[in-house]
Amino acid sequence: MPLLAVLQGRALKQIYMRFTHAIVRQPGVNFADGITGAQLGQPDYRRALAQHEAYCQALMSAGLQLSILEADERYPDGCFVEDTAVVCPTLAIITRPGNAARQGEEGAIARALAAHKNLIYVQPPGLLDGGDVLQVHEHFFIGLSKRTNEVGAQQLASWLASQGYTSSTVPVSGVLHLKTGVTYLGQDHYIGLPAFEGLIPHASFIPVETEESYCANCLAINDHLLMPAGFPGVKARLQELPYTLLEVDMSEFEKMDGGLSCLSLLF
Ligand code: CIR
Repeated sequence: MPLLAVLQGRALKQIYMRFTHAIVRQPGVNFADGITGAQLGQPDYRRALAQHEAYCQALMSAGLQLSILEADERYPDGCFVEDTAVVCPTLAIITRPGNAARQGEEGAIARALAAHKNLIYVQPPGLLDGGDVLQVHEHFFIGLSKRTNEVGAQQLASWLASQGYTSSTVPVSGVLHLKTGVTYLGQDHYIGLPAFEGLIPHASFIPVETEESYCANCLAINDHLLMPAGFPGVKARLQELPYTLLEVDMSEFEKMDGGLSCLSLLF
């Protein structure tokens, strides 16, 4: 295909890919009962709620219209909505979360998405967490992790193929999800742990140091970029990029192994 056609296709895709909506879900009073491997202490519910509100404000200042779902105390990890769906332009794939304690969270998300998308459901024995799905334009990287198995990845791959997307799997170890380790920022920029450098050839990769590894998960929304507050090294690097950079305090979510992308579903 001529280069001009490729570039025009990519430009069209980028226009098409502009996000206008987000679904979020408030943390519940029993947020601290969720799953975590982080040894950062107990999260404070009031502080988590305030941080969640500030996160919602950041999404709105990036131009998104929000659907804010109420907490459901049956699911202490329910605010991490990213794991419950993979959203494409016309289709949403409702996941089957890889930790049994989280199965069921996807019901409320499916109801919220049904107003906007056709829905397809991951079927047993497939397991899939949205945090393992990294979209780079028309290609999806699917992490095989403790939460996402081969069957779940294959189901997702075939539905994505039906929508004209390509995909490939990536082994994930040492982090919870693929996107805990690497984020695509757009415009051929990535940020992530050194172990993920090379995932996408020819891209510009910002490696994060161990003490700032939480910043491997950022959130790109059109021309805005959300990063966790309190990481000056990464901030200095991201300020060089052509995005409106917003810092969001994520301390209480970090205690529960959640990052910026985990708290929303964008479409
Ligand atoms: C969990 O372990 O499932 C939650 N405590 C954190 C989920 C974070 N989600 C994500 O990285 N996509």
